[in-house]
Amino acid sequence: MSNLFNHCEFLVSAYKTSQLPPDEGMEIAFAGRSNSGKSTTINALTNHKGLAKVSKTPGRTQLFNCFEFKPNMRLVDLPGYGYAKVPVKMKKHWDTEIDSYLMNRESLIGVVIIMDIRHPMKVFDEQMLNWAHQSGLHAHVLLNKADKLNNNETKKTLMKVTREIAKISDTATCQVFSALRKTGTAELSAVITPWFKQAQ
Ligand SMILES: Nc1nc2c(ncn2[C@@H]2O[C@H](COP(=O)(O)OP(=O)(O)O)[C@@H](O)[C@H]2O)c(=O)[nH]1
Ligand SMILES: [Mg+2]
Repeated sequence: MSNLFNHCEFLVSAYKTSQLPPDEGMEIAFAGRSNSGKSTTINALTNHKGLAKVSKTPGRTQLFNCFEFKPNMRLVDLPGYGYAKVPVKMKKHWDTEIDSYLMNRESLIGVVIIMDIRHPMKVFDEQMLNWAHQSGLHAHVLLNKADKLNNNETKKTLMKVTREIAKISDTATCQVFSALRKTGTAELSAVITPWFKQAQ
């Protein structure tokens, strides 16, 4: 299946926001807890296995990874939040850098928030939704790893999370996803493609 994101290339990995590409054009960020499947999702969306590194050891690949699919249009794989086993000092560094990115990045137009469908709407996920709403940014939630639940459980979770999201934002959207099986990539692409078109 072809979409806007099919010709995506790796741009840069940044340890600090100052190492990010120039703050021009448009970008969307993929946010979520460590191990929720951010990198696998970028690979599924771009149909490019191995583009974003999928971590075997959760919490290790803590960088802003930037990919470009059109001149000055980017996908940004954010460092994962909430991984308990990283040292406090490293956590502080990332809290500061992610905050600074979210607060200051002019080219950021929206966030895709990736949750493990078995553990949705953790504190930081809610904070991210609240923040996106207050900042007037697009937000779309992926309930990832849906291959781990049966249809009934999946539907129930989708309904529950959709209700919870509606309490926070009247524009944020939510869908079921499996980055592993690539189910839901067409829907994801259909939601985020207009974000880039509207912002132009
Ligand atoms: N079963 C299942 N596993 C997944 C899915 N998406 C990602 N994973 C696995 O979850 C782990 C973390 O994925 P990764 O993309 O590195 O997560 P990140 O830390 O959020 O970037 C890897 O072992 C992936 O293979 C999915 O849809 N289903
Ligand atoms: Mg990752």
